[in-house]
Amino acid sequence: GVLMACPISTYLEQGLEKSFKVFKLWHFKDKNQFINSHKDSIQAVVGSSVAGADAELIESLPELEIVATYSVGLDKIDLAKCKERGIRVANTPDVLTNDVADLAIGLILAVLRRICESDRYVRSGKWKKGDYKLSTKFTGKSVGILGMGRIGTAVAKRAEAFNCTISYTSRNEKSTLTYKYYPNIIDLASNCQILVVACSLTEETRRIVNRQVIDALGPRGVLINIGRGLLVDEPELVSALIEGRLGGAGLDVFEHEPEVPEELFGLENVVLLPHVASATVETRKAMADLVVGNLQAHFEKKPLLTPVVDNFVLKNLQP
Ligand code: 8YV
Repeated sequence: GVLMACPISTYLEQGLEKSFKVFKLWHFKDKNQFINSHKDSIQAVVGSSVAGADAELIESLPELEIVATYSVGLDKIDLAKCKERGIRVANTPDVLTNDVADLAIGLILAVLRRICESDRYVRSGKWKKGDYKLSTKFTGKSVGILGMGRIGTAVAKRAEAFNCTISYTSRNEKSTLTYKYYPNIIDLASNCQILVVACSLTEETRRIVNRQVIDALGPRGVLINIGRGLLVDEPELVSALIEGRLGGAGLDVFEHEPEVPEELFGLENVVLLPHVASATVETRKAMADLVVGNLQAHFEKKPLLTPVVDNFVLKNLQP
């Protein structure tokens, strides 16, 4: 059977139910009791950016063979434990890259060109009385990208079309790219006007955007986060925005979703989204199909479509 760690989508549930016995963890009041009584019939866990398979869940499932997450991010999965136990891990890369990069550009435009604020200005009737504040140009700005993976690269490509100067920091300099590489995030933040957070959340990147980085970006700088809330020191971000030490922010992710610091609600230079960068009909369908496809591949003893951890194949799946 397949254990869903959190609600994801009806389409995915239906896709899973066609091939597997599906257990929905949120349906059970006493989760520990449920797991204890079903631990021998759960071979797969399906999670997302909301919940996945932490050490405790993995340890409580002796028959677990695979974790398939409806996300590209792996921060809700204890990868070390999976490797240790020979549990396969699959995610949903590539299918969501364009949507996430599109939304990063959308957030940049929304913050710089005051799109949401202007919409509120029209709806509230202020246009008839008022005095409209000028916005800031995007074309030609310098964009710094934290994390030059699939998503970072797609953001860079789009920003290039806006005649932006692109620079980045990443674990390693990419020899295939001509953008300026800064080994240090402070230098990156000091040398760009818009900083896009597009790296994965790991022990090394937790709160990597700290006060120093925010101050380096400065009162005319804009922070865009389409990665994970925990990549940013959120209380520091909130104070910097309130005190005017940071110019603005476009945020799709937060530390304690769905909680968003309410101090941000009154700020016009901030655009707040409910973690929707991959949330298009087309992409969410492709993500669900990929989760189901990975599980089917696993149970047919085939290579995974999008493997992250796959030592299981070496040990158990010799043809
Ligand atoms: C999803 C995500 O919104 O891919 C990721 O890492 O965070 C998003 O695509 C999410 O997994 C659904 O909760």
